[in-house]
Amino acid sequence: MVSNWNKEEIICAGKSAEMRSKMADYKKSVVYQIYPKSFYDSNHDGLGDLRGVIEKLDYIGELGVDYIWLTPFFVSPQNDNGYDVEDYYRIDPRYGTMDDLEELIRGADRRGICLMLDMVFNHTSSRHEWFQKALAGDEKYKNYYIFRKGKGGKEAPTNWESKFGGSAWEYVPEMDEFYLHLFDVSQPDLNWDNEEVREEIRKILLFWMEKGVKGFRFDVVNLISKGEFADDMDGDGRKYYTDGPNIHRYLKELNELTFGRDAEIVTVGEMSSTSMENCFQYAGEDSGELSMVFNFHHLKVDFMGDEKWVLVPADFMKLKKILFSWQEGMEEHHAWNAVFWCNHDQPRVVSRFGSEGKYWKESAKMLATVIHGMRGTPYIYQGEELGMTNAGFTHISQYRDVESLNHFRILQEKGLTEGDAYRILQIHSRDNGRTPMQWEEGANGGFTDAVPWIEVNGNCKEINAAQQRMDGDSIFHYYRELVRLRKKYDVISYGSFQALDEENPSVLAYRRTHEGQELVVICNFYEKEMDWKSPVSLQGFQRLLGNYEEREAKDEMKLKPYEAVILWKKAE
Ligand code: TEU
Repeated sequence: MVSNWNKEEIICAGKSAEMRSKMADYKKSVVYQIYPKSFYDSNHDGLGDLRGVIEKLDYIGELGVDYIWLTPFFVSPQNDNGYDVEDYYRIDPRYGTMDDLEELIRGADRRGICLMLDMVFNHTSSRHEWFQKALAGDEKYKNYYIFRKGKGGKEAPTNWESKFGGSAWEYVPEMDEFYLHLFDVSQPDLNWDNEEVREEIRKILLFWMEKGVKGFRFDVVNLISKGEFADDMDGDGRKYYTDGPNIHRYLKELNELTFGRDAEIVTVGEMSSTSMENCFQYAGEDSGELSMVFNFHHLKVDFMGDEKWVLVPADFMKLKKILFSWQEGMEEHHAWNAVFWCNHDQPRVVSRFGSEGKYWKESAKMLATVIHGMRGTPYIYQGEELGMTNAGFTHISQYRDVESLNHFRILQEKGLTEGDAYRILQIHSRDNGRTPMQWEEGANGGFTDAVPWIEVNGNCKEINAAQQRMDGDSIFHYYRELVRLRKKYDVISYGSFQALDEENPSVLAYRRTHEGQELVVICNFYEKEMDWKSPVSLQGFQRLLGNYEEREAKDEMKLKPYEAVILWKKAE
């Protein structure tokens, strides 16, 4: 499609044709996610900021990534760390200014990196002007949100639960009505069935596109189209609003009227509790919706069904099955995955599926290998490339996340002891992934010289960027190598996926093939050594990368603790 504005004015237009086509090719790209609040504090107030990101651009450039996904920095009361947006057009002064953002776009561009913004359009903050007008009785704006009469008066319209605990409905006495909030009470859901709302959203996207932004991540975007408002007899209500009735129509419309007009723009939708069938469309090559999708099914293998606030050991066979089925299913339907372990909502993967102990480094590298060898666009979440671990908080005063604070209370109301509630938080809290980036071994890990908004992990002495940049065998350098390989070998970026040895209870292995090239990835998920017999011949393969020095490609191998190896064979 032809763009409707002058491309010369877009900052990315300064790139060479070669660089530009590289940028548009998200199948060869890697995205680095930054949670600015915890990345680097440049102005000594204990909060990370945009200038902090600018100062660290060389570090990000060194990793070789193509996009920076920045989580929301818009004006916000920060009840949900910026996922509660008060003004979509302005930058929260705590994060910086529009000049800072423009400088960041230019600085990233000089390093061949584009910016991906995080757009939260399922809900706004209750402090947003639209919601304030709605509360003041303005009918136009009331229809921007979802207000309903209660059942027989003061009982919520449906029994749906908020993702952060409690009812998804809030009563407004002055109106004698309830409004829907699938997340915090301060995050009212927008009414996408109202054409005026969709128009406002398009205006916001066009505004940021004009700034030279080349990517968008859409927050919980598969929840925007609500279906029937009915009680859910066997769940929390999600079946009524997940992948809802008009979702594909709304995404197609958004694509057509905004980002679809610029072929260089990459989009990713965060899909909550989605189905693969819907993702075939969301991220289908010819669907005209999004470039790719995040799904979270593989990150629920330590849940009980959909219930996160429990302690359940991770189920490796289930993990494998889910990862493989999404790899195969999406490929079969010409659709594209975002592949990832970590983000700002997830615990640290090395603590979760690897080891914090003796094999910390090996297991972090092994987990990286699993993701970066797959078909899809890999996402690296800040600190993952250093093998950062869970927070290790022991007191509720250390936690900041609204979801954790709510559930700490709810778990005890349900009868759990305080000790058990702590044990669950230590495993599942989103704050595990939000402790500040560990830059160096000094005070506060070099993140700030003020009091950080959330405590820095005490292990910054051992785990930090300064040390790992100097050490060629570090996790950091391993990630660099993975990123480099994706660009160099088409079989990694474009290859077809085939699961290997699916029933093996300890090893995750797969094969990729592309125009005569073959790649085999073998990963031992356990500390125990494993005898592994390859179901395909490995004759003629050579080792591209692995987390142990020595490894010859043989059909039968004794895999070392948490061993990972990528083998490759040239076209005949
Ligand atoms: O998250 C959506 C979401 O549902 C989760 O991943 C959520 O953190 C999880 O269900 C909690 O158990 C997105 C954002 O990534 C998250 O940070 C926001 O809090 C949420 O949307 C609301 O905007």
